[in-house]
Amino acid sequence: MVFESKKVIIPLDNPFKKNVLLIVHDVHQDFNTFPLAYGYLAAMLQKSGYSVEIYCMDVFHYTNDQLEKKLSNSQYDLIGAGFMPARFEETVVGLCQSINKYKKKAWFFLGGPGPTPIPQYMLERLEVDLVVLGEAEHTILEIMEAKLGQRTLAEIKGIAYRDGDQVRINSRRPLYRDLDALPWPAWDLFPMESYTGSIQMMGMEAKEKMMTITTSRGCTDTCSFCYRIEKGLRIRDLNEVIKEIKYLIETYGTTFFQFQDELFVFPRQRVFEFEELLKEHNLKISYCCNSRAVLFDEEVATSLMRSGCKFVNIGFESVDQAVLDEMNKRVTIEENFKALEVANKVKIGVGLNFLWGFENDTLETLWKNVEAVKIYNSFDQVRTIRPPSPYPGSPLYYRAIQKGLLSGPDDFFKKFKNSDIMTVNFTRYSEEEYYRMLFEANKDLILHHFKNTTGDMEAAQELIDSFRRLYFEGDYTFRGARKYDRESRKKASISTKKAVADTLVTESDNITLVQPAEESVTV
Ligand code: B12
Ligand code: SF4
Repeated sequence: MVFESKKVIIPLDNPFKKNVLLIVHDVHQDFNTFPLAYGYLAAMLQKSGYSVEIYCMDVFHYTNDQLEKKLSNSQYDLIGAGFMPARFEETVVGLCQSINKYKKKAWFFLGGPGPTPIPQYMLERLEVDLVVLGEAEHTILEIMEAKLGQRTLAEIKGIAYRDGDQVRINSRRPLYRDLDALPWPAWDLFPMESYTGSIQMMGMEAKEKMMTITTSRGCTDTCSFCYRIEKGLRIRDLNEVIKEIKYLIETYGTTFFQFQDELFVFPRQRVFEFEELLKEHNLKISYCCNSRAVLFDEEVATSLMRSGCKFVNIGFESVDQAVLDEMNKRVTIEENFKALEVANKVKIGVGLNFLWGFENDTLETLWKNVEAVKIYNSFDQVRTIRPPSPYPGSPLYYRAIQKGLLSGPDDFFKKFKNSDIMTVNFTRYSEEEYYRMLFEANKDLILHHFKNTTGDMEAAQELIDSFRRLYFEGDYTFRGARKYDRESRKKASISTKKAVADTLVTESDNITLVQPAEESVTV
């Protein structure tokens, strides 16, 4: 299904001008996944007859100088960019300066989960013209109409804008419920090969191509560290999802899908329906998705596995009840363990995501988490433990403000270095004590991982060293532990599949407190 334009609006002042430029900023990674938000926004604009261009700074690593050159040779009505809270000072601020300098008569707007919760700050700090609040498919159409003089900004719900030296924040739009009425992402505007062939996901065959897709938006929960851009969960008709999958397979040859839904497995009946529909349409795919531990029972997991699920991300976060309650995780330790056992039993790789650094966390809770990771590790990723980050808009952010640990967005962006570093200290320990403990825990996990996979203790040492530089020497160039694992696997030609098959363990009881092990690798 490809949507036809209803009308074509050719700007009168310059027939070669595109109406809208959407800029996907660089996240400085070698691997990039298709940015769905831009695909949806572009499709909506095109469906209404506007011409859209996408500037993918992510895959091509374009610099701001290159962007400036491009902008100085072009003209647009609107220029949009979105971002998440990371790399704000290093990337987003400079990017906005470049756009502001060369935007000419265009209106420059921001959107996405980074700016939405803190529009006033964004308008003042970045001097952009507008901020779109929340999901933006319908809002950008109205902004375009305002730019063409067909309506005023004051009447557009879901925006904040500068009006002279005032900032105006309009009310939010009502939640958009009918996801099936949205056009499919405008894939044809993107360098698809750069996205489908760039990343090797868990459980993916070497030659497979991968695509991101959503079958729902939203979540049933409100975990304290998680920012929800809209309230409520909305799901798509699975028949429409199947059509989209078919189209992607036929057009781009993608057979691996990364479902970006926060909660792919809800309601559970939908999981079974998905399996049936794939069978009915004779579609063989592989995929990864997200779940909550409470929803991941054996029946659901088996159906997921049968329909091609290779990896499921479950935010276990902790195996201490007081900490889980503090996070508002709405899960028990038993349910976490049960889900871990189920994943191992049905042989679906599982993301062992653990956070340490909440108010109720102690040395004991840290090592309980380490033991849980070690027992259930399927070694398809190197697992380390991270501190929670109080991203703007999340309940944890407001808790940090209430506790006097943060004064607002500016303070957050000054303190946030990356998600392996504490932005603020919620714990009972001094920062030094905290990092000493976390370092020992992560060192233990890293050694355990490499001993059980490639045996490449040089790679282990390198990773441990990079954690040491990060925690104790303020070297924030660290870009995540998984890079070291990937490189080591490449060297040793060990497939993730083999690692999973070799190491499944299914006992969960009697998690006891274990102190850091003495290891032969020196750090
Ligand atoms: C995919 C993803 C990523 C990918 C993004 C790559 C890509 N090309 O898509 C990667 C792996 C890089 C990533 C990284 C991170 N992520 Co992330 N990620 C997601 C995830 C799972 C899906 C995003 C998505 O595609 N959604 C589907 C689309 C349709 O929805 P959407 O993105 O919300 O888009 C709508 C609106 O937000 C808005 N919008 C979005 N962009 C734009 C741009 C413009 C110009 C406009 C006008 C509007 C607009 O309109 C869209 C359509 O309605 C979300 C969770 C989720 N399910 O949304 C988290 C999420 C966005 N990530 C989050 C976080 C915290 C991070 C990291 C900081 C994590 C980390 N530990 O480092 C990093 C930051 C990276 C960076 N350098 O900035 C948080 C953001 C929280 C916050 N307060 O901003 C989220 C919401 C998860 C969560 N619930 O906590 N992430
Ligand atoms: S962490 Fe997961 S379960 Fe919790 S609110 Fe966020 S998306 Fe939902």
